[in-house]
Amino acid sequence: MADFCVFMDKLNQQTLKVAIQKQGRLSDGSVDLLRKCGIGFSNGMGKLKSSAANFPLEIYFLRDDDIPEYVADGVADVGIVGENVLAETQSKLSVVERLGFGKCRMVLALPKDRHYSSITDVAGMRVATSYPRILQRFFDANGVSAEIHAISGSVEIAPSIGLADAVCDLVSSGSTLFSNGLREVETVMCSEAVLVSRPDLSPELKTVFEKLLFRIRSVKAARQNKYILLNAPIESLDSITEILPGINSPTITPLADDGWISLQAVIEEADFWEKVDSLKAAGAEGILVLSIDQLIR
Ligand code: PRT
Ligand code: ZN
Repeated sequence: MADFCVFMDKLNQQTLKVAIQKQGRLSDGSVDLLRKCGIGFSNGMGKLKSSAANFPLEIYFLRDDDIPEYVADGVADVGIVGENVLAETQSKLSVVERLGFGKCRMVLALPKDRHYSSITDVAGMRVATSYPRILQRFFDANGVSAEIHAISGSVEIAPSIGLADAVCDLVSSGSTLFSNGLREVETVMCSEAVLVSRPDLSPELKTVFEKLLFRIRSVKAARQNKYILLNAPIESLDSITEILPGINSPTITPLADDGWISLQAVIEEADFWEKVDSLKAAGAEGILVLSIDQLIR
């Protein structure tokens, strides 16, 4: 009977279709996020679609530029895509969650020996980019009139081959601009991978999506925190608990050594090193730091 109920539950549960980038800078991060959510699936080469073994999810592997449209059209229910792609495709989809990977900036860059003092210097220039709409909006917002050349790739070589005076492209480390003799002069937008959803999910699919979102938020929270264990003399307890408020107050256990205690807490990664320095100064020893897989609040 129990088996029959599990079978009926599964039958009633609808499958949520998620679109992720097939191959590129967001694909590893997207696959890793879903796996960390405990979702098992295969993503072998050439696969266009995969069904999760243990969650009502079907994963579609697509080109990043197509994801907003597939989600808007209802081919997929939700998607993981760069904010830059959403902005360029002028998608009306709303961002449900920022995912913290695929971070980059879209910048305006000039040959490094070209004079630049303000955005008005770009007036009349030819600017090569794969993001003409975002760039046009940026120029409009700044009251600049320039000639935009839309090209689909290798934007960074456009000035050296005489195709453009400037470029507008994504950067992460900045090494591509540097090795092409370009210098960043303005930030046009900041971007990261985001989770988008179509607005009209059925109540059944909404329930599945909320389960997925809960897991994603737990993985994100885990990434932003560390688990810390340390030993300290009992006299340091007050100063150490002040440094270690964590999510809850720290767990404190006595050690076999008289006068010593062990403390455990979850701390935020952002100010992690400052905290470690303060803990050492307060007498902490044998500090052990562990990554967290999921943090359920
Ligand atoms: O085939 P498909 O259309 O799916 O992929 P794609 O080639 O269009 O996109 P892809 O994989 O290059 O990028 C996917 C998404 O990753 C982008 O839309 C951004 O949201 C994000 N992302 C993050 C980046 C970068 N960082 C990035 N550095 N996308 C591109 N770049 C490129 C940039 O265009 C430049 O050529 O990397 C180069 C510069 O890198 P640095 O490290 O030298 O500054
Ligand atoms: Zn693309």
